[in-house]
Amino acid sequence: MHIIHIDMDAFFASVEQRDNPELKGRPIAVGGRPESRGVVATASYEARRYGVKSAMPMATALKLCPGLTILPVNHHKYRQVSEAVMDIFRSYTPLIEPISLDEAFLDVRGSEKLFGPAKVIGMAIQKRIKEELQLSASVGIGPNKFIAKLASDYQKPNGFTVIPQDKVLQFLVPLPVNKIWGIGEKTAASLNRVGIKTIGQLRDLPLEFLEGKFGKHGKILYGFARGEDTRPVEPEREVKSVGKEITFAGDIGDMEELRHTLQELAGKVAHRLRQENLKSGSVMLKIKYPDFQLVTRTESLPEPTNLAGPIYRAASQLLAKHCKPPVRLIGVTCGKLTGERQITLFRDEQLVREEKITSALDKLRDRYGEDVVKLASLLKKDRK
Ligand code: TTP
Ligand code: MG
Repeated sequence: MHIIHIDMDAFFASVEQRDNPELKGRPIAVGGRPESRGVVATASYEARRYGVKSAMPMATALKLCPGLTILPVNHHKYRQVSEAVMDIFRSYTPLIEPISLDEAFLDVRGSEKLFGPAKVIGMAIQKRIKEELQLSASVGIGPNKFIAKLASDYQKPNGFTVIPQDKVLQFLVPLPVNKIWGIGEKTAASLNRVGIKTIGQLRDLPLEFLEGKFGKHGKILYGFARGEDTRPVEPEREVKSVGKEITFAGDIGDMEELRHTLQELAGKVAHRLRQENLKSGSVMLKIKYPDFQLVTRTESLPEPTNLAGPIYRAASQLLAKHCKPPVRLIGVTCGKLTGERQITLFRDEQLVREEKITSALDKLRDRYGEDVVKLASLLKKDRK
């Protein structure tokens, strides 16, 4: 019983309510504007009572809850708050696996001598989040990740649920199968059709049946139904490469369109590198042809970079040299990663300029979200 899962309650919305007391106790949603077909990123618990949910069109949310206050997504702020939350975790254990900005697993096996049992650590963390950050979190504690995550979800918001090993089966039996990590709506529906609604019922199915139905996931499900999960808490893995790819709805033969796609992919990869404070020394172009043949070609970069320009230029050279359209999939992966603070003696003037522009654009992204910034050339393309 030494895995803790912590998930902040209505994260983006709670941060906004904290910073604007007029919004406390009121239905609010953070997300895009209804008139520009925005969606709800998250809603305060007051708004959830009206049926407002994540990923719902904001226009629908407004219909369900006419008194809804709509706020834009302030990524920069949430990232800072997230860092503060993670810092609290770090004062109890180095074994932290962040799942998203507002959620992480902690393995406190080695910390119990110092701070007391997992339960005491979980309570201390919840209290500090409340006192130091004026936010509420739900805490789940169990013998493994699967159980800890179900536990934190069990009594949201401000929940605190401990499931010791000998209570695991009792806890699982009544839960609906869709609570299982990896079971989406479709799988849940197909299980429901054969009369399997709860994890208890799932446990009655033989391993062979699950393997026949779900392939290699069958065995994992079989274990989950018994409360077994051997996945370790993996502290932030070292990033070895950063890549993005896209599979087209139909095969693409037009080089211009491929270049356009590469430019977008390079932009996303570069942004990701900057978020991770990394630079890349090589660019790999990946192409899948309509017959599924996979081709990759790699090129070294003259100096490590995290800018879209040089990454795009290298990728499009590879494209011109090696690609024979039509293609089914195209991707860009940056490798040979190094930390940001690498000193380069000879700077290319163009790169220096691009760096300045990029850092200005990143500030906009932080403030308004990923999609607000597109290179002018992409915008022109979109309008065509
Ligand atoms: P969640 O933890 O799923 O949701 P939440 O913290 O808002 O609410 P809960 O109390 O149920 O945990 O996601 C964390 C944040 O991630 C959420 O505040 C907003 C963001 N998010 C999106 O931007 N889009 C989404 O579709 C979801 C689910 C979350
Ligand atoms: Mg949350």
